[in-house]
Amino acid sequence: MATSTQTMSQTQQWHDIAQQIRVDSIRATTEAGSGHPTSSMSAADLAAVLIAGHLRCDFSAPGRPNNDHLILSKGHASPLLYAIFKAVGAISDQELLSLRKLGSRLEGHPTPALPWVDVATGSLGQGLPIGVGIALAGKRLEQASYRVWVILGDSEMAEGSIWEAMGRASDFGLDNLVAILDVNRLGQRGPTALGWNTAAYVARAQGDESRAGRCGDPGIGRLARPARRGITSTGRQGRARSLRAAGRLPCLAEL
Ligand SMILES: Cc1ncc(C[n+]2csc(CCOP(=O)(O)OP(=O)(O)O)c2C)c(N)n1
Ligand SMILES: [Mg+2]
Repeated sequence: MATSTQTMSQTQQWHDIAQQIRVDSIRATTEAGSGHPTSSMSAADLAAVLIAGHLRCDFSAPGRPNNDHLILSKGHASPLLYAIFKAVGAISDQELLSLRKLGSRLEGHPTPALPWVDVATGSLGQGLPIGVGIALAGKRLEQASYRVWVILGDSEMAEGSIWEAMGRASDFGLDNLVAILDVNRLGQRGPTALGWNTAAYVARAQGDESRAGRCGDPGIGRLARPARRGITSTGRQGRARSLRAAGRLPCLAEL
């Protein structure tokens, strides 16, 4: 069992990573003069918990068969993904600041020009269906141990393809697929239909027989507990809010 000192230092580590992700999201988009810093910042806490404790990926060997897959379904938040890549040492600070420049691998939306990106995202509603395909291949064809993590936006949940994918994940028993919903209450032009009603998202996912949960309290420590169960999401300005999952998920501790 972790001591309170260990717990404090882990919380501090999550906090530091999340802050760096927020700072790098601002720096990159400021340098580019365009992009989506706020969409990136709202998911910083969940990204920090994910990369510090759950994502199993050797970024120096992107072709390694058992590497976890990370799909940023809300691809407009590409600075978040690039800040993650910088945090894990996959790209340099100099490359981070090349966001949206001609010839840069860091395009406005992620593309497989980067070896850790499986698929181009940005057209909302595509990430989870693709994640289902990758998870299915991992389970049925490759018999690989990798997990597939998909970060979704809350406005993106209005896309029917997400719910079709949720149903298929459940049908196929994809316990290697985790959908993380970043609930920041906002879409492109204003509030989402469900706002902060994270219980409604959970109920709908459970209706698809997905294992789902939320972290309804601001604070990164509260985010980590559901993350261990394989489910999470965050709130506005990068505060932890709730998180959730697709497929019949086991506890991450069981993986
Ligand atoms: C299929 C599709 N329709 C519309 C858009 C335009 N669009 C870009 S971002 C966005 C809002 C996304 O909101 P949300 O999913 O909540 O992500 P957030 O920025 O809040 O993290 C929209 C509608 C798109 N990228 N794809
Ligand atoms: Mg949103």
